[in-house]
Amino acid sequence: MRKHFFSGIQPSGRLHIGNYFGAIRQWISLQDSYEPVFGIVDLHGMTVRYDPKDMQVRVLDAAASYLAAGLDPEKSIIMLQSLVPEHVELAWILNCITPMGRLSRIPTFKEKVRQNPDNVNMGLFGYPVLMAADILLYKSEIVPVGEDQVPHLEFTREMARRFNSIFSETFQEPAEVLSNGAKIVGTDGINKMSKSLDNCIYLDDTDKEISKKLASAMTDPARKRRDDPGDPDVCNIFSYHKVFSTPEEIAQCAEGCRTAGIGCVDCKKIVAAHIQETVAPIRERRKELLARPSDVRDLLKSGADRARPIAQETRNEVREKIGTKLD
Ligand code: AQP
Repeated sequence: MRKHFFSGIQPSGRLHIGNYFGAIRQWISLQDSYEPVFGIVDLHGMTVRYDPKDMQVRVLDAAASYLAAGLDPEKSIIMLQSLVPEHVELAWILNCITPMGRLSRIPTFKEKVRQNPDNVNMGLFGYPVLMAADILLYKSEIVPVGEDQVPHLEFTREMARRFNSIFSETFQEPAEVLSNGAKIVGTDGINKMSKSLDNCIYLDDTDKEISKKLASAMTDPARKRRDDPGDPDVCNIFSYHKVFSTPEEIAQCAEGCRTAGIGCVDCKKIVAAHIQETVAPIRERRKELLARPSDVRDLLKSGADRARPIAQETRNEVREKIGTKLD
């Protein structure tokens, strides 16, 4: 029997190439050796203000993007997190053994407080606890994620150890699996590409939109004119080359940048063509899937039906360990 692991993306906006290269691409490659559970983690998506009408649209959008990118519902369980309430129960149990001081030191919390100063809520504070519950509920031994999630995985391992030491051996400590695109910087050249910052190349962007976004994206700020040599190591576009281009192109662009042999415009065109090649088939499949929204909804419901018994088995074991199971 294939083992399970859990990973997910919050429906906080349209999915982007950071989500694809940081998470989804690895998910696809793990579908044969595991029976993974891929959640659209709407409970996490509630930690910032949102319009309920948008939530419906984003959930469908994320599910269509998962499928269009290559996740196979025969091999993987694709589900909506809130349809499996065991996530919330385990999160509450973990809340009760989580030191508040430890949570307040998690860097992503500080970042979210900076972004949402008017809505610093309990859900945002407890976001890593819910994420730990998602992962531990399926007894995940690995979790493929982008680099930004590493502190959450470290916290999850701590929670597994803490639970085991208080209530006896129950959970193993999951390891993060990072990809070559583990941190894609946004088109602003400063921040991580993030749905909420709108610095993204989205999985449904047209070729024209991709070219336009790259044309105005930051490069080496010290390279003011075409004839100035540049430093690829401080150039955001070069960081895209490292993920999208061939080894020969990467070497040529690095050399060309340092010697002013290639201008930023041409360098951007090379990377734009690669991103367009990746995004175009996903965009087209997404469109076809979104034309059949009830099929996509049904798939999420049946995914939740498959996930629930797995989650319930762990939940029953946990209830027994913590003394709430009635005989
Ligand atoms: N820029 C990125 N580079 C590499 N990986 C990334 N991931 C997200 N952005 C990048 C990975 O995608 C998975 C799902 O992330 P998420 O949407 O649940 O949460 P997030 O990391 O907070 O993503 P965003 O886009 O930044 O969302 P908002 O703006 O709503 O907070 C994770 O594995 C993540 O590492």
